[in-house]
Order: sequence, then C-alpha cells, then structure tokens
Amino acid sequence: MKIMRNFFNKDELEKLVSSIKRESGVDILKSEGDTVSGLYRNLHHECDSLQKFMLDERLINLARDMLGSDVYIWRSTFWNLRTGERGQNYHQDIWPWFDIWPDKEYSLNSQSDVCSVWFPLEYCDEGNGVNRGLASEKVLLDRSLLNNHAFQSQMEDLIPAIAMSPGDIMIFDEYSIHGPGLKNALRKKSAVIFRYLSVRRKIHNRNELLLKVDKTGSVVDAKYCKQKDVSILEKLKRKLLNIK
Ligand SMILES: O=C(O)CCC(=O)C(=O)O
Repeated sequence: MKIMRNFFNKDELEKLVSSIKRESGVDILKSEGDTVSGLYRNLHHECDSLQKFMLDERLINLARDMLGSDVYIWRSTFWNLRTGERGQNYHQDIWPWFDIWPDKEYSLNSQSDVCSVWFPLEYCDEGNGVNRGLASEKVLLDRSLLNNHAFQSQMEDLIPAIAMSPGDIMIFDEYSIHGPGLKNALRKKSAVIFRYLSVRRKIHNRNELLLKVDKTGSVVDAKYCKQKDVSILEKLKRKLLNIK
C-alpha cells in the first residue's frame, strides 16, 4: 500500500465532479441510497470525463508497474458515507471477489492481478472513514474474518488512520487489508476508487466492459463478458475504439 500526496490538483477534481454532473446528472458528492455496497458503479461507461481521468498515463503506469503486465480498466466506484453511517469492515479485496474468480488460486506467491487507486473528494481522517490500509507483506486470511468482531477490532488498532486531502491517492493490491474503519462517521465523506485489472485475469459471466490500454493511456482493445443487455457497453466500445 502506498500513498502519493498531491497527485491530482484541486482544479482537476473540481472539474471531474462538475463534468460528471453535467454529463450524467449525478452529483457524486451527495450520499444517496445504499452507501455500503458502493454507489454509482462504473459511471465511466457513460461519462467521458471520468473515462479520461481513469486513462491518466500516470495511473496506468502505476498499475502496470504493480501488476507487471498490461492492464484493463475495470471498475470505478464512488463511496459516500453520511454522518452517523459506518462503512465496510476491514477486508482484503480477494474476499468479495472469490465469487467472480472461483478458479483463481490465491497463494502467498501469486502476484496481485488487481491494482486499486482510492482517493477522497473531501478531507478524510478518522472522523469520516478514511480508507486505512495495512502496508504489510502478503497475507492470506480466512474470509470468515470479515465478520469476526475480534479480528475487526484488532485491525482498528493495527491499521493507522492516515489523513488524506483531495488530490492524494492511495494505491493497493488485492491482498492489502483495508477499510474505512469501525466507527460511525462524524462527518460525511466522499471518495472514489478505480480498479485496474491485469490482462492475466479472466472474468466469467459478468456484464462488464474491460478496456485494454497501452502505456500512454490509449484504449487499444475492449471486450465484455456478456450476461444481459450489452448495448450501452457495445456503444462505448465502438466509440473508444473509433469503430464507425
Ligand atoms: O472508501 C470506502 O469506504 C471503502 C473502499 C473500499 O474499501 C473498497 O472499495 O474496497
């Protein structure tokens, strides 16, 4: 897990928020609906400005370096917490993803296939659920620990809360233990996560678009895993690959 300060500037973030509002009508700073399972997933399928943000050459290169391979743009999610709400338990991302990759062999020797980039849209600290991360060596923990009270409280003591300002980013792999903490938020929070996937990883039975990018952040290929209506994804794929 690593933190990079002032990676984005204030203007870039403000522009992002306002253009998403203009393009999709969604105010991503507002908490609505179910905040724990993730808000506004994959808005980049419909928002050019968000796509462009995810295609940032510097982010692509960070992901390529971490994963040691070419990458797909996989997911974007906005996480909000209203005052008084509590976010996700501490977890490793491999836990919720077991179901997506039932045939993946996780081991202490295997490289992460997912690079996550998390960043707040407003100042975040212990009071509003900063996404803390443990910079440990690789560990493989049992999934039952997700709801194990003793483990969760232990993590609360072990994982330091590192305050982050808009512009800072946190980068972590699928083995990192992370989460916004156990306490109820004293103030609202709004944060973003981008997920980059190694081309090594296969996705089954998901209605999701994978955008393969080169070093410069240009989309060089796009594929989706078909499940239901893929017309929006098909349109986006054609647009990004300049297919008439
Ligand atoms: O920002 C948050 O509240 C949680 C983000 C997170 O842990 C995740 O997406 O895996």
